[in-house]
Amino acid sequence: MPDGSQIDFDGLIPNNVDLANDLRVRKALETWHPGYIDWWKQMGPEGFQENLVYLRTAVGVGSEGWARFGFVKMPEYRWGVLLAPQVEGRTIPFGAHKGEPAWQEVPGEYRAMLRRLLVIQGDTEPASVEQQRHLGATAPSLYDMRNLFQVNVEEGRHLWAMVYLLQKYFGRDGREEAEELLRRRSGDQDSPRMLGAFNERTPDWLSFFMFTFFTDRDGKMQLAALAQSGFDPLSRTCRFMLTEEAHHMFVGETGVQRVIQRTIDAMTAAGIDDPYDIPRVRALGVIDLPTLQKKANLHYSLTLDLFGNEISTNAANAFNAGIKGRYREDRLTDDHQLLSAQYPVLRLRDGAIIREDVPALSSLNMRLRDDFVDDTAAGIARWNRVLERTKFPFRVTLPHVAFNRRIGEFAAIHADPAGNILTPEQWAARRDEFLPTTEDNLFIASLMKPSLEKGAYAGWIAPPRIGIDNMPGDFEYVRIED
Ligand code: BYC
Ligand code: FE
Ligand code: FE
Repeated sequence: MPDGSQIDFDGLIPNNVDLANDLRVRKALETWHPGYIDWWKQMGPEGFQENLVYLRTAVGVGSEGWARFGFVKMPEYRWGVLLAPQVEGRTIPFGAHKGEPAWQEVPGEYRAMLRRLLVIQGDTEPASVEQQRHLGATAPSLYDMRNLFQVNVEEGRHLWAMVYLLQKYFGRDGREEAEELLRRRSGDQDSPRMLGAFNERTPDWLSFFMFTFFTDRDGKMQLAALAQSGFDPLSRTCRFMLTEEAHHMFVGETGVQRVIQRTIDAMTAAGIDDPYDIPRVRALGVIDLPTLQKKANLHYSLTLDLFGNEISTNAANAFNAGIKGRYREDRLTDDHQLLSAQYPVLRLRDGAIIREDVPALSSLNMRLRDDFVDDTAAGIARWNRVLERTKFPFRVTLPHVAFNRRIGEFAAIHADPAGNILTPEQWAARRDEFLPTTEDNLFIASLMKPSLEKGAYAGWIAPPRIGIDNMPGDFEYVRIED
């Protein structure tokens, strides 16, 4: 089935890449499989591994009807290898090879570059599962617990996606990298995950929602850029991954929105007009909006770091090579080669933040980051619509890109969320206005009590408007008692 429209569920590994007739890769994946299951049991969701969870599983890769919902135990989830269907006659959309037929094999000269990108992409997927592994124990509802586990199994499948590409196209090197992906651990001193944000903690459910809102959106942007790749198997893989990513951002966006809703409902009922009256708001057992803003500041700035440096020859090389494109490259109308184009980038010059035109090729990380910022701002506007319907003057805002950075030029300075440069002393004095404090985190932690009755929700979050798969409000998304 070379067109890949059918999924073969007969073997150990569901797939639409004809593994049944690809003995070498099938053997490599089947050899890797037990290690993956061990990793899942050790580092995947803590507890609930024997419970039945109402999960969606892909049953097709076309645009319609690819998901089927049903109860499964997580370790028995049918992870597999799924690529979007091959597009007949596809050509390389950008870079030096623009217009040539898309590659079905790895071009030798780009082997190292491609391998590095696959490994970095693959590393983030299990990392996020590790970061979220303790959250099941404090789920605010069965609905939310199910969403967490859905995200977790799909990030697991995203790891499978990268491992397939490594094993199929990189032989022995690929098999070694696939083992390493199971060996590194988020936050580990000696063998951490590769990118900064994936070694941070996700200690509570508000962090989880912020992570899926901001950081999974980096996933969306990076996958969209890789979906343009001239290396066709990568493009097809990412196109299918993107269909799953949408749900992760839905979980984050609606999660935070429900937190905002619950807070303003509680304030309204208690007759509190001032969103900054933090002690009175917290006494209601809900998360005050200024603390929610601080959490957003943190996760946004951590996620901006994932776009890399302002000026990057890695990014220029990957574009020239036809390996990693721009967001929606296929809808852009320039020459798709950018040899003489310029792009405006915010930079640090003599201690000041200025906008400067630089060669478009070397600023591709910033271009993708700008697309991310726009996409994020649209989501924030939807949160604010909830607030606009009330009398409260509070609005969630995005901090300046220079705020709280570890990667890139602004790592060298301190800035407030408005983008004013601060001295180290000013930063130390004011940091707690901008970022969650220990006390804020302890308060949020104090709310994290499980709510596992059918149809019940913890007091700090509003119920969702509609259930998953249109299920009724009291649906038992995770079977707690059998
Ligand atoms: N932390 O030339 P530069 C997702 C390194 S999320 C640590 O600017 P480049 C998901 C960089 O590696 C999407 N190190 O780098 C979300 C380089 O080191 P080397 C993940 C960093 O390559 C939620 C050096 O600094 N996918 O899917 O232009 C849940 C120079 O930097 C960081 C991808 O990222 C950092 N933050 O850009 C689950 C796509 N940033 O190699 C999943 C693949 C930079 O010189 N990756 N460095 O030693 C890429 O496209 C690029 O590697 C990056 C970096 C955009 C990450
Ligand atoms: Fe992912
Ligand atoms: Fe994701």
